[in-house]
Amino acid sequence: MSDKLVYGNIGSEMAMDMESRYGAHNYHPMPVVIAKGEGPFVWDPEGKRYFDFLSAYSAVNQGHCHPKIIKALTDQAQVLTLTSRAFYNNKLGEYEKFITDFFGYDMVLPMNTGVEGVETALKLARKWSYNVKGIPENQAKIIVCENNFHGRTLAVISASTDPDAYKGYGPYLPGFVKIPYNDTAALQKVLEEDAANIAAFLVEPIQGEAGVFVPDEGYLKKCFDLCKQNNVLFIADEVQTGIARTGKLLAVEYDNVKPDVLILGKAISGGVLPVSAVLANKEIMLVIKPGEHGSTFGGFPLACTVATAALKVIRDENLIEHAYESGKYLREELNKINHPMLKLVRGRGLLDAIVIEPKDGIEAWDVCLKLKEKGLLAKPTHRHIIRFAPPLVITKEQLTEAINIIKSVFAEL
Ligand code: IF1
Repeated sequence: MSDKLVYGNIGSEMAMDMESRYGAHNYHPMPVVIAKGEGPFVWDPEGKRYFDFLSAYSAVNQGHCHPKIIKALTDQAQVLTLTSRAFYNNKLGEYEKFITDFFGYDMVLPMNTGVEGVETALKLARKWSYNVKGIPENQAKIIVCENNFHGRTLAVISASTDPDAYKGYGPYLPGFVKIPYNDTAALQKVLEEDAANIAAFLVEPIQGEAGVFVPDEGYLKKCFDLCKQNNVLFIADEVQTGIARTGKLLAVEYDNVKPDVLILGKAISGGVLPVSAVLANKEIMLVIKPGEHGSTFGGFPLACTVATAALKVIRDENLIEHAYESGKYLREELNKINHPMLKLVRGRGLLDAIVIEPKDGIEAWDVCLKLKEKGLLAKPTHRHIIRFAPPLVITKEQLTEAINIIKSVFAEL
């Protein structure tokens, strides 16, 4: 007997059955159906409220359906949505000025998904290395880190060391050199051996999917310096760590690093539309000439309007500082939980995670099911790690309520 419907006209059971029957099985979702989102909360069709502690993988930093972002969306949608770049439009230039000022770069190349941003950065780095650095055509290499996650296109999975991401999709794109994360000696070694053929070093300031691995203090700065000494571009993938998530506008700020190429996605739009962006200064960005890269929706007027509103929310609601303080509080409280299954707490700002030590057959997945029963949604990554990443708009009172849910689950385990 399914409960009464509160939101929408499809119940949870029906929704899950239809996804299973008609949708590709490329995910294994938690058994919960979301019908409504507002701020840090989501509701299922039957009206049960949950804290969203995943934030759509850090895309809804500004909270679900932020009124100012939705207003920007609905106002612009009545006037003009898409022109293609075959013509100019009255929104793109204004947005490009806004976002380049916001992040401190000369130029931006607007794309849609995060992985398109990564692909754009890879193409930019290769073309720069041939036209500016002088690497012989088709010889450019790009250094990436083991356990990276940069998206799921064929080029990007060619850089992956996770069999789930690349197995069965070969042949792979050549030109990637894989080194351990958080290991400057490994980067130094590759550069000593082959700097002349290295175009760039692509790195996540914190490895999100790998399980919120925070590198040592100074790691990013040392890597940046090594890149500069060897005329190698330092590319930061801030698709997940950017836009205030880690308690800084960009996670690279913890090491005072300014990347040569910056990749943004997810929360640029507050989770309203797929919007990504690659930022760089002129001498890099202008190696791509007219007709050499682009996409139908890249930088479309609707996205420009939504992204401008979403970035203004980050600024106007002081979400950087709030994420920093909230994260400190969350980790302090999680560290008070004294339970044999809770091995480790780590993170920065509101990109946090706990490592679960399985016990009596109970694993992270079971902990997440119990959290769900008590009204908090989180999902394990790499089996034993539970990421805690609520929308940055969560208040201290709401965070305390959520922390108490987490504590009560461990008290019952
Ligand atoms: C999935 C997690 C995975 C990213 C970084 C680029 C992209 C992502 C640092 C690509 C995307 C998403 C993809 C989604 C689950 C989620 C994710 F890390 F956030 F948890 F997979 F690793 N760079 N991350 O995190 O951006 O093309 O997806 O817009 O694919 O399952 P996208």
